[in-house]
Amino acid sequence: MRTLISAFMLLFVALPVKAETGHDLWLRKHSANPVKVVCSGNSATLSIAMNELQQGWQGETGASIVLAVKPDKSIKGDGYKLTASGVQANTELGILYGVYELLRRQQTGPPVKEEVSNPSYERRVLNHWDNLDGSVERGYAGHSIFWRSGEDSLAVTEKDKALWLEYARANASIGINGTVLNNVNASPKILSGEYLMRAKAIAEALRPYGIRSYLSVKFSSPSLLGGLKTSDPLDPQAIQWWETKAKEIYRLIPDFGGFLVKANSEGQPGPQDYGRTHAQGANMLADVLKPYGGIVMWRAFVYSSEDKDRARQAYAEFMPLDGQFRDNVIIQVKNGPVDFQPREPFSPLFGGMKKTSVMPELQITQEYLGHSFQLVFLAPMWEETLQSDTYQEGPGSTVARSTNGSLFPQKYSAIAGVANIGIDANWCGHHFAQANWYAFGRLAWNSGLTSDRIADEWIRLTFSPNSKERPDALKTRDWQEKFLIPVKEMMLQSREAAVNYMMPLGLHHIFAGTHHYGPGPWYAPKGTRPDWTPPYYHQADTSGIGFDRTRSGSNAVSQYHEPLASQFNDLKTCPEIYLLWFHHLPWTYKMKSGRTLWDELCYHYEKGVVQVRQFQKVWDRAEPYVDAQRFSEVQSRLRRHYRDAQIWKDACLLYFQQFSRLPIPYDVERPVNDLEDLMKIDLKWLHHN
Ligand code: GCV
Repeated sequence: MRTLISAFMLLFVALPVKAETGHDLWLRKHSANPVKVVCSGNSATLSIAMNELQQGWQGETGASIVLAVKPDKSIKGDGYKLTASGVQANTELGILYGVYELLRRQQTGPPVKEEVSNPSYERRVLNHWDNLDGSVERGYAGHSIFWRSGEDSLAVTEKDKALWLEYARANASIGINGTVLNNVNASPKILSGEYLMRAKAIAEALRPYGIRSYLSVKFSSPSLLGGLKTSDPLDPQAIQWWETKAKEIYRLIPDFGGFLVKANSEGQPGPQDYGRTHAQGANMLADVLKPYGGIVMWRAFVYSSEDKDRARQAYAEFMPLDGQFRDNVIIQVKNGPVDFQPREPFSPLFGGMKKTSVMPELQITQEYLGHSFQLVFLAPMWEETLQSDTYQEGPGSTVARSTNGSLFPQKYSAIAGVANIGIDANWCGHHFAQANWYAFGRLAWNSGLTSDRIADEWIRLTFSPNSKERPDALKTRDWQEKFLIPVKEMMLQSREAAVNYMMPLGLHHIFAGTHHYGPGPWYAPKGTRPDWTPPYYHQADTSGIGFDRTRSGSNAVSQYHEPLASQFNDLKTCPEIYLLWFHHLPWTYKMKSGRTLWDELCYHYEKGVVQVRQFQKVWDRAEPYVDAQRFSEVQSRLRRHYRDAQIWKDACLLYFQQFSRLPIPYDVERPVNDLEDLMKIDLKWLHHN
């Protein structure tokens, strides 16, 4: 008997798995069982829901499912109720979301009980940093899926439409209900008639899936596109220009969501150019959109080279405006006070403003976390932010609660994620980067989900063997033990590993040049703005390392509510993960482990590299369970991931050692690169990539 079982297991492992490009994401096709679907209505969205059930039903053969759009007080917005007989919702979109959840459960395990699921945030929006010429700012997965250059750039082809439908379906399946079609560094051309026509075509493809379209706009569009003398938000002609434009947009796209605005930030124009405040600029646009139900997502990503601490500036500029914004303005705030670093404390603007709606902006594209070359699962980072306690209304005032309307009434609640999507066959460049798109949608729907649960679902949906090829596979402990568990563990460790080999203990923004991939703690070419150079952030010298943001330093700590302000300020209570974010400390400072700060840094860098080395083994062992294409593509990226982690470690340790003048502990592996060589390649990193 035992021989028989072993022979069977061998057969299971040896069967070739059909190659996959990754294009199907977490929605891979499975042969469906017959199901009878009864639906209370008839619409494009409901047809999609019925079709999804019929194409993907994994439950009992011949089961009968009822989809009922029927009011229920316990269901909010586009939420849904799963029952033994089917799905109930207040809206058609709620039915669609319920159907996707039902199908997901059939594939991932947790049995369906009678339960209600309501979205944490009302607007769950992707931000595409896609330029109209098809390039994508900080995009690492090929060109834009919306825009392109060349003669046919504005022609809407069948291929375009098919891709937009696939995109819409993927988003709807995880609850995303909005998308900003163009870069926040916006071209005024997006508001021209011809580009609006293309936006209309995109919006039409997305609409049945419940995805509203939004546009990023350039604040000076009235002058740049409309030829007006000024774009002053109080100028009647400028206002009228926006009003006419809004009318034109809503005629083309009746469910248009609204504008996203990057104003007076990194060279973008804004109301301050005309002596007006952010509130005056945002309110003008909000008033223009109000009659149509549109909203303005106004970004708080502002900083100037004059202030001595960039981390303080958004709060300093926006807090005095609290209460001055219209109720259809939401201030969009990056998760940390600087800029999507591998680890930052949460932005103090969460929990700061009480009379203004605030929404978190997360970055799905891995600008500062290894682009699409490195396997970094971002859910743990977002979970860390969303569950951080702001103490806005006493303990338990998490970032999630301070932004989703549960602490203060907000007319709109929203969350944004900067997309990592391009025209690469697998959409995201790295197969595992798909998990970050997935995680954003799942957390936007339910900000209480754990990273573990999200990773578990994603792995099962993305890699579980096709049931036809391996009918036994999901049931086998073998697949779970040898694939699911180790791969999940690798994903869950991967963000901390990146922090370890890039910027442990609160270090931040020590990247080379402008590409934000490789290390460059030395990078400070003459004439560059100090706040665009790493030495501004690490402040390393022979006396120590770290940015002093305590009360005797820049006093950024005071922007947090108590007890956090004192906790961060005091060395005894400041969490070590944020140590060098808030403190400048001598190299010989004694850490909780008993080691010196210098030794501790060395061990962190070492640990990160060792972790990635381990990821390679995890993946190689997983080979029998993955198709050859995805296996080898991930394997090759992990090789590079390891090489680059090693470069990070060597560059940072050898550079900082010039100041610490201390030896690298002998049980830490020796650097294998010379600092001089690494410094020479810093500007060439992009080509090197
Ligand atoms: C879209 C960072 C990025 C920029 C980005 C900016 C922003 O600075 O490097 O590419 O611009 O953030 O969020 O506006």
